[in-house]
Amino acid sequence: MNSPLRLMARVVIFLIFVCSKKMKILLINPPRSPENKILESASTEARHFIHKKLIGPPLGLLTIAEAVKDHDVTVFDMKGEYDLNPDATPLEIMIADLLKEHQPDIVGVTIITSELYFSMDIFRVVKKFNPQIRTVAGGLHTTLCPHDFNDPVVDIVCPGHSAYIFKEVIKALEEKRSLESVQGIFFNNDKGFHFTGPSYIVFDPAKEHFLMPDRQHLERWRSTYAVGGNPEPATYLFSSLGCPYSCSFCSIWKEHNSCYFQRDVESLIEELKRIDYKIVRFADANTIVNIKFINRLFDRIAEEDIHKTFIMDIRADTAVEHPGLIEKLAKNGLKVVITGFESFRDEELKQYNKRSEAKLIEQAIHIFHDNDILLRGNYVVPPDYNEDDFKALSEYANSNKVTYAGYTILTPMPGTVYYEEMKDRIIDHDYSKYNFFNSVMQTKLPLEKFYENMGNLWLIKKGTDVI
Ligand code: B12
Repeated sequence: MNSPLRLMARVVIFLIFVCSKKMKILLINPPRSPENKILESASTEARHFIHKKLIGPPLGLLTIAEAVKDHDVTVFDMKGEYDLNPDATPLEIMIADLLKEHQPDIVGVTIITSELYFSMDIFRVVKKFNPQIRTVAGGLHTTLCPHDFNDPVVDIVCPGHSAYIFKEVIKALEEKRSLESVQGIFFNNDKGFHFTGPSYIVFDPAKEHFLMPDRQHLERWRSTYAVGGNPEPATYLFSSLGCPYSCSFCSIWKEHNSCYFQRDVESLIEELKRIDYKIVRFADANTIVNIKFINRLFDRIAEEDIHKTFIMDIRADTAVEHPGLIEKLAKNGLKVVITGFESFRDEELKQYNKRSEAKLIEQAIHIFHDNDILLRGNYVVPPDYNEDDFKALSEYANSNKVTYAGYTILTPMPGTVYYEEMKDRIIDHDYSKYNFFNSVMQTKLPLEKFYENMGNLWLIKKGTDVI
């Protein structure tokens, strides 16, 4: 063989070797739980305003996909798929078709509490299709309750911000090494379901170990990521992970062991420049925590001539303390704010460890509205509300109307402080109902009355749109 031919043959052999090493990874965002008792029980008028579906791209899966991008990765958003076509095939068929098409070596699913059962259904279909495919569970619920995944259809559980650990898992599988060598995971083998021990590497998923999401993976569902009657789709990004507060009902600070991770301003600017979406929702627990950071970020947004519409979660007390900052943000694109009012009563705020005061709600509403910000205020209703409590909340919400308002049911999410406080009073352990739209505890009012009151609350708001 002459030398160019020999060289070409070597290249081909090398390429075959490299390609054959690649693992086929399928990452799935499961469907939403359909359980929504508030919606089911509401009047036709109220139904229009109640959340039927929350829309948003799966940012966690994009991060995971980025960590293993040298492999053959497919991200599949089932929420997006059912939004594109509500009559699409049922879960079992949709997953079986996906498996036939992609023939993956590994299937990973991102899981929040209310989507646990659909996720397990996905794993069951995978194992039935081919027991050799490795199934990996990740996401918030795996972090809070890893033992819920002690099931033969789940091979590996990767709790926490585990992109790099997932990468290690893939490497171990590729090299046919024992998973015992990967720290920070739970896995099922002949010894049963067990933990490999804490990872020795300290990860900072917002700085040193931040992975820039590649939104191209979600192009198929782009049109479905539209909110509030606006045809423009929105994307999510995070400027921080975790939360410095510790509300008793919230999963976020528990998920992060009370740690708070902040991105670099320049990394955010780079991401914003790359994003070809006009609407950007910050996926932070609270976007304004570090005042200096936010000021700097918005100075840089102005300097770089970045023109986007921003959506953020901002606390009422933060707005009252920093009205000038809210004005500055509004001038530079902040258009929608989501605020957890939670309660109009100080004693309830105290019980929830909200570390804010009820009187600040009214002041915050004025600050946001004065800056033409569309405010979504969310109240949580405890199951022991009686008619007088509902009446008092209605009166308060009516005299403090916001553009969009949300009224959900205080729910003991597994892994939270509130769950520990309430666990003996829980009467419904069906996790598909753990999405704040169903009461899983005994209500003081007869159920029908409770839900009737809940539905009526959703009529109290200024705007006519839904977000
Ligand atoms: C974006 C978001 C959504 C999006 C998209 C979620 C999705 N997967 O499709 C949308 C808008 C659809 C959504 C919907 C809901 N959400 Co939501 N959402 C969020 C939010 C704001 C940010 C999540 C996020 O992107 N974080 C950043 C990414 C990078 O982190 P991550 O997703 O955790 O992923 C990391 C790890 O978990 C892990 N990981 C994740 N997946 C996987 C998979 C594998 C294989 C591996 C290895 C690792 C891994 O690695 C990732 C990278 O580090 C959080 C609040 C918050 N600030 O955290 C609430 C939150 C997750 N949502 C929550 C809830 C309750 C809901 C709803 C049920 C109802 C509601 N009232 O909001 C609905 C569900 C559906 C419905 N009925 O419509 C709760 C979950 C509570 C719980 N214990 O389950 C949270 C924590 C809000 C809260 N304060 O309570 N949500």
